[in-house]
Amino acid sequence: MFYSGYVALVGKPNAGKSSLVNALVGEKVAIISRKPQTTRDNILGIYNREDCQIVFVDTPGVHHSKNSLDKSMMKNVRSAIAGVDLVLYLIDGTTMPDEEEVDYIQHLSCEKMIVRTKIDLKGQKPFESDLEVSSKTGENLDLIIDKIKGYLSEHEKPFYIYPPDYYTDKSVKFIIAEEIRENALNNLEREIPHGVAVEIIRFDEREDIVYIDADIVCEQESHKGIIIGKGGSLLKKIGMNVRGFAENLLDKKVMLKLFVKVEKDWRNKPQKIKNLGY
Ligand SMILES: Nc1nc2c(ncn2[C@@H]2O[C@H](COP(=O)(O)OP(=O)(O)OP(=O)(O)O)[C@@H](O)[C@H]2O)c(=O)[nH]1
Ligand SMILES: [Mg+2]
Repeated sequence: MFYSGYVALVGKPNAGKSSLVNALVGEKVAIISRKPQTTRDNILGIYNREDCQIVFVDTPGVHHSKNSLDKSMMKNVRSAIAGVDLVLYLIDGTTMPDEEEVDYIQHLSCEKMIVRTKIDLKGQKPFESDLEVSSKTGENLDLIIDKIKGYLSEHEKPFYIYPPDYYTDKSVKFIIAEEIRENALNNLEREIPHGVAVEIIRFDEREDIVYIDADIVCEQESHKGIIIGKGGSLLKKIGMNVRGFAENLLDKKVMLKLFVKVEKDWRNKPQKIKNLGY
């Protein structure tokens, strides 16, 4: 028997959704950071095996909407939930779900499982779950796949939704833009990370080299200097990390140029940013 279908990962910011998708798929499809609200788009991570294809939908963390970017993120979550066979609702095992969250889960009118995440960490809190996992140690990842299969459609013959060599729906350009954003997030503090977006302004793939130019967009002139760093140090660091990542991904030499651009209040006009997946 062959099993296939869609499974959305939903939960508060920082619950560990993107980490779990990457761990299950075995590839880095989504960026991860300690800061809440890292993921902004629905990103597919496709798990392929001889007997199943599971399309995981990573979603932005559920939180209160303030600006247009937040609202479009929450729309992404709703649309993800609407079209799937199962929702995995993730809760960080070291936190307790609050009333609002319990209410949200109860009102999800779809097949769902509550997943306790980060079980490798000390200080686990006493709430009930259907499954417990650690993306860090890989504990129970096989068990999750087995449990999920019970919710998918069964086919006599292999039935692939995506070609079996695909592991995401996102383009290389998107993945590299996100990698730049992840490196920026992990090196910035306070409000700045939430106001960062990345635009790829040139992606020129030649036979043995790829030229990539990208803008790191921020909201204020004062943030620009911080992102560039003393003598360009932070921009250089981000550039080096991302170049290594991109060369690995593309299996070619990469020439990467990064610029920093100010776009005031872009979170209220996200359509101003190129290449964002919404
Ligand atoms: N120790 C440990 N840390 C984890 C685990 N899973 C995730 N983390 C950490 O938790 C933080 C948040 O992880 P993400 O995967 O980005 O969380 P998310 O739910 O996708 O967050 P948003 O995209 O902001 O909604 C990161 O610092 C991860 O390294 C785990 O199994 N064990
Ligand atoms: Mg995420």
